[in-house]
Amino acid sequence: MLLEKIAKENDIKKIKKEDYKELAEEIRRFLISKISVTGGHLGSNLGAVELTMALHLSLDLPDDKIIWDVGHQAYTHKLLTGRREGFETLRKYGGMSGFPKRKESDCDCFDTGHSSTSISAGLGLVKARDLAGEKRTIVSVIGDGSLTGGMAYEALNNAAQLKTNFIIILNDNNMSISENVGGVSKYLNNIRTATGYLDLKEGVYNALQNMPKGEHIVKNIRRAKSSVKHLVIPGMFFEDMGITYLGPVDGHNVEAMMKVIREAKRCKNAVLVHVITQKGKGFAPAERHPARFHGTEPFDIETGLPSNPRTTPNYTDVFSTVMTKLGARDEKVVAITAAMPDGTGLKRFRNLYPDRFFDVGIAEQHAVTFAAGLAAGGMKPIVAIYSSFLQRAYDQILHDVCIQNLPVVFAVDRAGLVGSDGETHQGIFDLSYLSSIPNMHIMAPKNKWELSDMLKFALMLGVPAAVRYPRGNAYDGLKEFRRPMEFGKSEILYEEEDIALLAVGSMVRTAVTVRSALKEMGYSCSLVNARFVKPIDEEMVKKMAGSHKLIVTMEENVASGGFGEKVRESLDNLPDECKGAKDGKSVCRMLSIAIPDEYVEHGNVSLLYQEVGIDAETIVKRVVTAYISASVE
Ligand SMILES: Cc1ncc(C[n+]2csc(CCOP(=O)(O)OP(=O)(O)O)c2C)c(N)n1
Repeated sequence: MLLEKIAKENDIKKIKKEDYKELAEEIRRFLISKISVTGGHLGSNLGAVELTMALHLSLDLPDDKIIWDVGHQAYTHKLLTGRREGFETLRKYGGMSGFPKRKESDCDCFDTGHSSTSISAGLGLVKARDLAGEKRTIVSVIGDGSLTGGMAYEALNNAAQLKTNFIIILNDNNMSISENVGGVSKYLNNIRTATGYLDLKEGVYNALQNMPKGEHIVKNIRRAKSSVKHLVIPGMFFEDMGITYLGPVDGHNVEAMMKVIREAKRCKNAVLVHVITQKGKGFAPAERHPARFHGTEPFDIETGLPSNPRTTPNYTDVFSTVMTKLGARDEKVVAITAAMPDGTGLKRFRNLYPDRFFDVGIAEQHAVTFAAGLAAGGMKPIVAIYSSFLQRAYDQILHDVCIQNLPVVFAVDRAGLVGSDGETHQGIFDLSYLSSIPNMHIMAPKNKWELSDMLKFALMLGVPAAVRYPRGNAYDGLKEFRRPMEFGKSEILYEEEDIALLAVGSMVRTAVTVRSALKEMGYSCSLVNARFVKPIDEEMVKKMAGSHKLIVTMEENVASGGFGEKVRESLDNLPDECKGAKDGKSVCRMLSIAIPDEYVEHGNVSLLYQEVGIDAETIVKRVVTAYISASVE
């Protein structure tokens, strides 16, 4: 096996040219067999095998640096840098991350996870190199989907001034997670279809065939480009900015790419190498269904079908159904996604109401301000964005939506711990960052019916409102409690004495288990579904404080700025006489169950709950301890 000869970085250079094809095939077989068991980002990785090989053959790691945009396509890079064993534990708790991690290897020079950051980070590394008088090569690898993100253009604008070498590889597979969208995608498509591949061996383009010998190919390409500007030679968008464009080159031809990279290394400015790849290459089901195999659960290699097909609907499915109903009911309802029509469940809305559906590309900031514009124009926009990606649009939510109090509804999916994607993707900050913004209203449903009710309610409110819901199966318990929504009001599910559990969204389900355990231990225990995190239900807090010894807040969000802090503030504002338990002796205490002030790594969600101390068992122990100390005081 050729792969066995590669135990660490640069070992790939021992492989003979004639074996490159075989090595690529081995890598593909390896990735398919491992990811079929662990799940992970298959399609993007299969597409980037030869590109990664060419980079590793052309560079000297870890001295030279590769920054992988998003980082989901870096599996071959991991494989070629001594992490073959890590694939047994890919994305598992304590195991190898699915993204580049500086703490994992010297060959990972920059952590990624969110898109469109690689050119900025690469440019920073270039400047640091130049200031230190060093000589290394810095390469940022960005996909055509990630090139729809605004940050990439801010970085290109900045990189255009560069007078030293910086290589940007555009890995163009014509796909984001779903079909890529927009003008840039169209521009790249035109290049792809209008020209043959750059093949330096054959003499680049016809226009270059008779160039005088001895001159650099790049110089010749540039001369040819200015003579036939904008007509046949591609890449003028980049060239006109001052960034040398090389390509397009076949991203499955290792040697062709090595030649172009060699030329790119000679440039004394920023150079963009346009590489054409096929997502899912070499695995028929992934070639046929690139969106499904972008990120996949474990699957059967023979059929490509999921090993454990999902049988119960998740919250995204519920959202998807509600959206089709809202769309039918009101023609002013419009839906916006930032490159995630599948992940957010908006595909059905798109199919039914294509004119009222907008996929804006990986552009969360634009998505939010665009929604604000739609709202200012009289529409009723619903923006569906994952909690961690919405972090990007903080200022747009504040500056463009909330200051003007515009009726934009945010469907904040993947709120809470998401699991195997790890630190960059955990949705554990939204309650904090959203609730710091005046005019924002925040709700979280206890179960699937309440998600539906809250979305309708949010739309009806006519103000900025967010409904946050987690990844995974939609809870279908507590169906006997389906009371109408009331503005700023929580819902008391069980009312007793001693301990009051005040739970937000996903934590209501955990609170049901915690309550049963506490009751078995002889405690009497109330349970409140908070429903609103902003505004919080101050009257309910007052009521609970007046009749319980201990209030326990429970949320799947960081403690800082979260629900617990708000309840504590509300309690602090109450006069002492309102905080007495029924025995008239003790003052009500509070315990906050939330995620501590740290990043939560990848792994199975139930393990992560234990790790951060928000699983039912840990909560029961903490509640009992807090109750005992409250009683002793
Ligand atoms: C800010 C942000 N929004 C959304 C995502 C989700 N996401 C991960 S990969 C991806 C598509 C990237 O497409 P491309 O750069 O072309 O890479 P490919 O997967 O096609 O290789 C998206 C939308 C993200 N990682 N970051």
